[in-house]
Order: sequence, then structure tokens, then C-alpha cells
Amino acid sequence: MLIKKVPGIPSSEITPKHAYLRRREFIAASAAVVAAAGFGSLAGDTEAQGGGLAKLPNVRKSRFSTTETPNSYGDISSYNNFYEFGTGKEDPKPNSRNFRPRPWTLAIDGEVAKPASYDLDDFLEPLALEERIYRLRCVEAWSMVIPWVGVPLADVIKRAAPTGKARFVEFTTLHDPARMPYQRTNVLDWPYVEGLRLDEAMHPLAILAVGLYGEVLPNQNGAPVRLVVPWKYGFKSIKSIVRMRFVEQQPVNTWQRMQANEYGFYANVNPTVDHPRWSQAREQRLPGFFKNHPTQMFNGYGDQVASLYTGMDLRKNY
Ligand SMILES: Nc1nc2c(c(=O)[nH]1)N[C@H]1C(S)=C(S)[C@@H](COP(=O)(O)O)O[C@H]1N2
Ligand SMILES: [Mo]
Repeated sequence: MLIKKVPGIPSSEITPKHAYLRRREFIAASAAVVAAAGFGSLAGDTEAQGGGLAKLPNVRKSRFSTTETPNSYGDISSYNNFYEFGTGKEDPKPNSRNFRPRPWTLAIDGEVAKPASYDLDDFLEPLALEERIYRLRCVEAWSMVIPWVGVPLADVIKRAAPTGKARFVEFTTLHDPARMPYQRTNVLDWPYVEGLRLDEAMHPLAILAVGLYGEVLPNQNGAPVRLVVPWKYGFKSIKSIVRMRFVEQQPVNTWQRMQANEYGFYANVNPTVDHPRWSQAREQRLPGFFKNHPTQMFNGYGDQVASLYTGMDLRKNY
């Protein structure tokens, strides 16, 4: 592949070959650089990009957005973790092409005054859509800036009216091996499950995302509805959600069930607690090539979220 020097990106960032990156990751990274060059000025212009999917109407900007420049639509939609469609990061895009995310039913039940099963579009109807530009930090130490469109999770929770017993929210991904091909394998214990403590879920930064770059979500990013919790590692951002259940006991999330010594319940971005197989001190900010950017505590949201964890040992509660 021909790699042109991109103005504004130091040549060190596009130098091929670096020991710790596998070849396919290098190809993805350099493809992203070329794609970015093709767009000329990314310059934070979220209107200019998209995937030709349905536009979401009446999206307002949010004061909670980062001012960092978003990654290109191409970056965000071609480098994904979505094991239901394959374990490689380039797999979900081609393997989810035929997935139909509508009609979609979302169940909200458990310890709530108003359990209900909604058609997703009816469910969204009374909620105001916001663009939330957040950096998503994967546990595997790469990150991207993504212009999500979504609704505050707190609004959804208030509507469900949790009872006094509700202490956690458990989220579940669709389980349909006919539509999600890797659910016919046992690479994970299906369906994918995640959980938040109720106060984390009520935090104004937590959203249910239904769009990207002003359009409905592409399948590979978790269509039609996924969680985004910007101070936590990406695996907390469960995709293609069909159920939110309010519970008393702390849920066991999928990665914790698979490898509890590597993935905990909290999964707060924390540069001082390494993953057993790699350091979390630095991150690779895609499309940058090197893992050379210091990781920030709570992914930079410490002022807003640290108080949720007062008195907790974040080494134990990783
Ligand atoms: N159902 C489901 N949700 C999932 C995953 C998955 O494999 N299955 N991967 C997670 C991980 S590890 C990350 S980093 C984010 C990636 O989101 P993105 O592809 O939109 O960047 O999705 C998360 N949500
Ligand atoms: Mo991740």
C-alpha cells in the first residue's frame, strides 16, 4: 500500500513496521490514515461525513461533547469489536452487512414500576436526540473520537421508574444465531451481557446511542441501540441491546465471566491498573500508529465521575 505523507500527521506516525503491532492492525491503521487524507480536512465537520444510512432528525448538540476532532466515518465503522460478527476487528463490517436491525423490540423489566416491551421507534419517540462526541477507549489500548447520537440513559431509567430494590442495571444483546453468525460458535458465552450500578447508569454522561455522524447506527457499531459510557473501557458499551433489567444483585458481565482475572465489573479507564497481559498507561489514538499517548484516569472524566467511587479501592474494583 502506498502511504502518502499526511499534512499535520508527523511522519513518525505513518512509518511502517513497529514490533508490537500485528500486520492486519498495521494495514487497518495505515488505511485509516489514507482515508483521512482522502477527506482532506476532517476539521471536526461531522455533517460532511456519513455512510449513506437514514438521517436522524432534530439532533441537537450537547455541551457534554469533547472538542477533539472526530475520527473519520471510515475509521469508526471498519475497526470494531463485535464478536457476534467475528473476532477480528475488520470482521464485523462485512459480516454484519445483511443484519436487519428493524423492527426491534426493547424490553425493560425487573425491579421497575413500569415494565414494558417497546418497539424501538415508539420508545425513542418522546426522547430528544443529542450528538455526544466522546473518545472511546478500548481495553486493548486503542481509542477513537466518535460523534454518537443518543439519549441520556437517565431519561430512560426515570421513565421506567425503578423500585427501591433496584441497585444495578443489566443489559443484554440480542441472541439470534440465525442473524448473528458467531453465536453459532462458542468464542463467548452468549448472549453478551453488561451491567452498571444504578448511580453510574443515571450519570448524565451515560447514553444509549442510536446513531453515528447524524445517521442511524451502522450494524457493526451496534445497531440499532447500544450503550456508551465514556469513562469506562469499550467493552462496557454493549451493542444491539434487547433487554434492560433492573436488579438487586451485581450482574456478572460477559468478559468477567470469561476471564475474571482480566476483566472486572467496573472497567473504569485507569492508567495505574494494568491489564495482566499489557500496560494501560498509554494508548494508541487511531489513526495514529503508536501507543504513545498517556491514558487519562476515567478517560479524562475524573472531575465528573470520580465521586461515584469515593472510598472504593479501584485496584480491587477494576
Ligand atoms: N454485543 C457486543 N457488544 C460489544 C462487544 C461485543 O463483542 N459484543 N465488544 C465491545 C468492545 S470490546 C468494544 S471496544 C466496543 C467497540 O465499539 P465500536 O465498535 O462501536 O467502536 O463494543 C463493545 N460492545
Ligand atoms: Mo474493547
